[in-house]
Amino acid sequence: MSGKESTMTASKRALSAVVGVLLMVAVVGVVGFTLHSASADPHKKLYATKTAETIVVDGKTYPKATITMGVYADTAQAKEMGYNTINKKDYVQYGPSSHIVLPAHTYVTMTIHGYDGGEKLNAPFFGKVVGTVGGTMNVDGVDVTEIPADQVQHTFTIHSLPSSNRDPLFVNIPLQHVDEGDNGFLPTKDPGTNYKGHTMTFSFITGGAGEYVWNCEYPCGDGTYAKFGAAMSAYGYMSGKVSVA
Ligand SMILES: [Cu+2]
Repeated sequence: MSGKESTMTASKRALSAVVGVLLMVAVVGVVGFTLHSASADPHKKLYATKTAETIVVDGKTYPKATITMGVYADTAQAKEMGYNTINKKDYVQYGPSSHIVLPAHTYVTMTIHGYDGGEKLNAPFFGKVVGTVGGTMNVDGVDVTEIPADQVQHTFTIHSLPSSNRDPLFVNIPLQHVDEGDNGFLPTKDPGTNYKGHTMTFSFITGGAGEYVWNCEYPCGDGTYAKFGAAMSAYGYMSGKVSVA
């Protein structure tokens, strides 16, 4: 081996080591980016609107805030109701965001316009209204404490993640389904949805700041995993985040 050849070999070795390190950096970067994208919010956050009013509940005064969401049978129905979803799959879905942000220590009044039909809850517990002020919700102008298990379209259920340093927050809202005839959904009596759905309104009080989640407890996915597939196991359709800030 001549002196010149061994120098070339050494520089080649150095080059391949550099290329190897760069490749590893690239692989780590791609993996990191993939994991980050997988857990990233699919939608822009939806912030509750604080109002100038206050309300007294059990002797304590709370500021008030409101937030409105909709739940749709599919992409076409969402569009018809004025919500252009960015979700790629044509599943049942909540909108306009799967990540809601609520102010802390506030009386939050939430309105959900529900446009979907339904079958039957497999857990009757989720037909009950839980965690609201007064234990009720309002459906098209009428206060109720539950929805029969065979009249639910979806549920909006806020719950906590395992943690010891977060105020408890659990809210369960069953949504009244839209009746179906031979040619699809039948008109309702609710002007709030242009007679295409039902309007559910309810209020609850947030605690301190913390991260929570919400999901639908009605198994509205496809046949995989006993209707817990598809929309139920894809992030951003029937599940999302609740930030109390
Ligand atoms: Cu659902």
